[in-house]
Amino acid sequence: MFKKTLITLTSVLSLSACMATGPALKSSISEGVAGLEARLPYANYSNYFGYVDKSIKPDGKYKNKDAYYLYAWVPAAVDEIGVSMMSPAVSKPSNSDFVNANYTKKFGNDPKTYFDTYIVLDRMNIIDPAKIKKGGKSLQTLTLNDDSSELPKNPGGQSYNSLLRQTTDINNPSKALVRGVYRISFTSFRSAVEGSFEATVGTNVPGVKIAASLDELHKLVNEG
Ligand SMILES: [Ca+2]
Repeated sequence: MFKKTLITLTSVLSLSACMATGPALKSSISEGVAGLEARLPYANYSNYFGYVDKSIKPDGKYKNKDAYYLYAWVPAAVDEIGVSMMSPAVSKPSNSDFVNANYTKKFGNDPKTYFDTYIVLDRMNIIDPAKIKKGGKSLQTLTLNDDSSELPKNPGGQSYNSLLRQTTDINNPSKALVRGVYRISFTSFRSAVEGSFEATVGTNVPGVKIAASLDELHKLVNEG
């Protein structure tokens, strides 16, 4: 009897340990196992590695702060989009990850500089993959986040990294997460935007692509 209890406990522990691994960005859906509530991962993740310094020009302003953009192509309607950004970058880019040329050039010499991330998710009016490079505009801001305690702390021990989730609302056309281009703006309200970062997009569909410009995104989607 004691032995059986021990085996059950061990398997519960290994299951919860297993659920705690993988990307720190999890979905809004959680599941209870033996009284432990854990968020489930997204079915698909896409990662982007970047490095910001004076050679990278801001793309716009967010509340009077210099803002930089990432564009994500979502190839089908989704239930939910999750986005996280951590600075400095801590993972090693894999072959399927999107890597900015400035990251490749600078990160090796400076893996330590980081900033306090702040992210804003907008839906754009680009739904035709053949027209991505023609550009477009933001239709609306869906959601934003400054600091999330769900992510690893920064090297200063602060929970200043960012994580957001947006779920679809098919009854509200402005909140329906349709196929198309989504913009992730990032900035910082406590520091300069300087150093490396890794951004992750989680959804339930494969084939999400991320780039720092619409031209680049167009190539990834139509030629990549
Ligand atoms: Ca922050």
